[in-house]
Amino acid sequence: MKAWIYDDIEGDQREPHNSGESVSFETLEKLGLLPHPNIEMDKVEEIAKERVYRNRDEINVSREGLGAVYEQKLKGFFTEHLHEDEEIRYIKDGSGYFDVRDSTDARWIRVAVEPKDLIILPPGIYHRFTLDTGDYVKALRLFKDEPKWVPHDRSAETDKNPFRQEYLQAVKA
Ligand code: KMT
Ligand code: NI
Repeated sequence: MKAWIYDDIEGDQREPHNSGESVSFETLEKLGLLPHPNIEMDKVEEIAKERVYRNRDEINVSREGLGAVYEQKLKGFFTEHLHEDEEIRYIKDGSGYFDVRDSTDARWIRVAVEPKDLIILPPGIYHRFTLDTGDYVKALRLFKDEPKWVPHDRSAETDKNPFRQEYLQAVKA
């Protein structure tokens, strides 16, 4: 797992878009992310138990894995959104990028994930996901309750969402 400021230059979203400015884990933690780079499955189970993640499934994000909904899904993943639950992903194979808004809301932080990385995004954080040029990731998705986790695409409405408001309060503190 590595993170950097996204360069915001037009072009293929799957390219690294690395501005050259790296971002520390400490900064990620201040944004409410719980990055767990390079951990084994037994540690994932420990965290799942501690944090009471009751449900899980596996997603294969690739042309083969998603079939007819591939284009549509990838477009959805890369549309800036938030959730009212945590987004928890343990990378089993392949790689990709989670982009999260920095504290100024002006820039994207790109978090590169690879096998054995666990990433937990807090409710209310604006984010998006893209495959990298490898075009493949297999991830374990963990859920607190039902896998009902809905993306709310960013709008004036989501800016007022209580989970968004709560998130902003928490990171300010
Ligand atoms: C999501 O919600 O953005 C995803 O599940 C993307 C693939 S998991 C690395
Ligand atoms: Ni999401």
